[in-house]
Amino acid sequence: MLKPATTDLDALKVLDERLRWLSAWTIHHANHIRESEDGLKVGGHQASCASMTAIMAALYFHALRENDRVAVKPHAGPVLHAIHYLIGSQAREALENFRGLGGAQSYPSRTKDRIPVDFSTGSVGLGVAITLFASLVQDYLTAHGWLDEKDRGRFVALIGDAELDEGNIYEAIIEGAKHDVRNLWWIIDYNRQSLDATSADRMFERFDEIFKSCGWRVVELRYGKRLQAALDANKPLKNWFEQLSNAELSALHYQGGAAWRKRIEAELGKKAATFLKDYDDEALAALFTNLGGHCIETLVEVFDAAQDDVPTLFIAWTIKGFGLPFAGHKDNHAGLMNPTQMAALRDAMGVREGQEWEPLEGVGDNARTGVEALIDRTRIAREKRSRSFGTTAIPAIPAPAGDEQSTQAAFGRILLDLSKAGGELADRIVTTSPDVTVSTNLGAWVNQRGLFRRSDSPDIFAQQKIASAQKWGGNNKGQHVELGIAESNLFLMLAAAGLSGDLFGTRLFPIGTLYDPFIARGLDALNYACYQDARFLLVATPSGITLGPEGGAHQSINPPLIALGQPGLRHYELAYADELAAMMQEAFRLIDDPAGESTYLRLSTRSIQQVERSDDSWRDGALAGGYWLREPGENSEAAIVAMGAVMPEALAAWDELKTDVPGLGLLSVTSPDLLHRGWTAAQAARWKGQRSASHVEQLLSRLSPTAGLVTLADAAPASLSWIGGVLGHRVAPLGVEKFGQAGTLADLYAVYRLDGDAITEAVAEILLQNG
Ligand SMILES: Cc1ncc(C[n+]2csc(CCOP(=O)(O)OP(=O)(O)O)c2C)c(N)n1
Ligand SMILES: [Mg+2]
Repeated sequence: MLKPATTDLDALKVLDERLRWLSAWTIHHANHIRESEDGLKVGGHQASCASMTAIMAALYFHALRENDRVAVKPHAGPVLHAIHYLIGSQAREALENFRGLGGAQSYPSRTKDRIPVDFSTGSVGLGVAITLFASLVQDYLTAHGWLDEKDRGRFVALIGDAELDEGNIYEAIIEGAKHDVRNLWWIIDYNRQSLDATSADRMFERFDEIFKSCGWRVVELRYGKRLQAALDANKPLKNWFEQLSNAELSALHYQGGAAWRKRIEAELGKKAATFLKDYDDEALAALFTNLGGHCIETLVEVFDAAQDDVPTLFIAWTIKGFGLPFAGHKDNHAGLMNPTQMAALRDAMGVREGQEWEPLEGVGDNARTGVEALIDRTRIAREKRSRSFGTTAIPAIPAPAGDEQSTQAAFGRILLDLSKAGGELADRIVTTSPDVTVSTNLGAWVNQRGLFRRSDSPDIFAQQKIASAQKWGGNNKGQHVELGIAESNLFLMLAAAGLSGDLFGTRLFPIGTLYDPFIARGLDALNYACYQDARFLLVATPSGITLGPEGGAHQSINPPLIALGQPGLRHYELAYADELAAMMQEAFRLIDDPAGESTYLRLSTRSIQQVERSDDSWRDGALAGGYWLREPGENSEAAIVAMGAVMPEALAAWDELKTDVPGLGLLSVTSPDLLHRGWTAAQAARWKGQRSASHVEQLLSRLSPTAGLVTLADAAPASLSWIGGVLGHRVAPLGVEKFGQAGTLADLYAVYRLDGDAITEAVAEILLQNG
């Protein structure tokens, strides 16, 4: 165990003040000094920053070790930038351009900020929970021999107290308890205010019980040293203070010393008379704001005391807007100091006018050496790491054999074959699933590669010789992380594992499986993973009304539309096993490519006749988003445009209509997402004077300009109907627009109009319109 460094406490106090000043000034500058071109309020959160400058000073300039990683509460972003400004890794121009294009981001961003941001934050609760999954990934890497003991660290989340209302935090700590998670510090900025108001009192007494029952140590930092001593010396005063509600406390902090005196005189009378004599109003206000989260001595003490790996929740009492004129006011969340208030703060902090950006402005000669020493020490520990890519060879992935297959079964076969063949890619794959491992066809892979557990967990059924197709023994070499049914956790796990190259310098190839409709349950966490450029393969299976007897509660309709609007995630929806093999190979390549992205495969349990291929010419088109499965005739007047599991219906209809409709083509779309992106990118390029035609434009240019398209998808029809807009073709869109229900495929395809009759009628309609 490393001994905590001894730190100059006075220097830390100076740094606390510097952070409070610089964060407030950065926001002030953006709102009141920088020219406003559009009249929009720029915004920023001076109160949320002031609330935790002492916590962040003690953390960054004292407690953090080189390998520790931090998720900073979104609204304290300017404090993080101020820290990096002090240590020299943030530029003044970026701060001057806070919330402007190319400037310091409003909320810490891994990909857009120039400073090292360990975890992006913004959607409250998610930044907290990802630290837990990152810690699990760290244990996974160490167990597999990819991360030395000396390179391990702690995962710290700086949390707003209102964030604790987000349910995903509790889903995460329950999962963490199952995996015996460790090396976590979660520090709550307990300022007892949310965005709207002061927070509810009653719940807070419960949080420590919740965390303790999940194996956490809870450390409360209620009082600073001075306030603790004063209250210990006067029991009635202490009892009085402790029964104040959050709202009352905040109001008193806002009103200041005279209000404290009046209340104490009125409610404690003689019992506090001697106490009150020792303080003037200003000193009284200062005393009562000496809460644990603002007291450097207290913070250093508790951080130093927590040197083991037990997950620890620190509840640090603070005041929102500490040291600012609106401290404690319930409406201060987005409050901004006006220029007069800012000037008063500047004078109070000893900052000369015109020197507002000077990093150590106002720091006296006596303190300067100590402050500079702390800054130097911190600089070394907070360097930005380069991202690591392109280290793993991706082998060619052959298609599983078989005339009839479902894409879901083929997925399981491909993973099994990869596992049997062995090699670096197979060893670096980590699979994870929220209690649908077996039903999404990961079973054979898990049988081969085992469950990941830090300590051995025997498969009791196997030991008792009870027949089962699933071997569920776990050990620290296992490669499947089994999660409980919480899709948000799945995406946070994929986010953390998908950042392993960035966080730990060693890449994993994470594959997550779930049921397609339940993507929606974890959607914000999925978006969060993509926002941070985490790399993974998401396999959603089964999907659509093709799920037949499972019924409407399990049949998905809109995920292709979700994918169409989700940056950083490539959607492939395919019909055949050979396409799947090509797309998995591509997905692995994209994980390890600096310019890559994550991939979402929408698979089906429907077993279908595979197509005969005469060559590989389909492959490039399939990877680019679509190819002619049946070539159109020259200047054809009609085409069927189909996607995924309904391809047999499309092929059958094509067969039936090809004589009556000469030149009829069948376009297999494998990624509406890629086609759409290519279309808009080509348009943008043309406006820049580059000659460019996108894949979808090239495909459709084979048709007559007056041709009609029948689009067909086991999904919302808008997933494909937009294609008519590319070259101005008329469209008859077929797809699912109402909730599904149980039934045979034939029944459902007839009711929802995905069958041959529907396609024939639609083709007839577009041809009639032409006539
Ligand atoms: C998921 C999500 N919902 C809503 C918001 C808007 N929002 C931003 S901060 C906040 C609450 C702030 O309170 P707290 O977490 O206590 O932070 P602090 O008091 O330190 O500012 C809310 C509701 C958000 N950022 N994310
Ligand atoms: Mg708060």
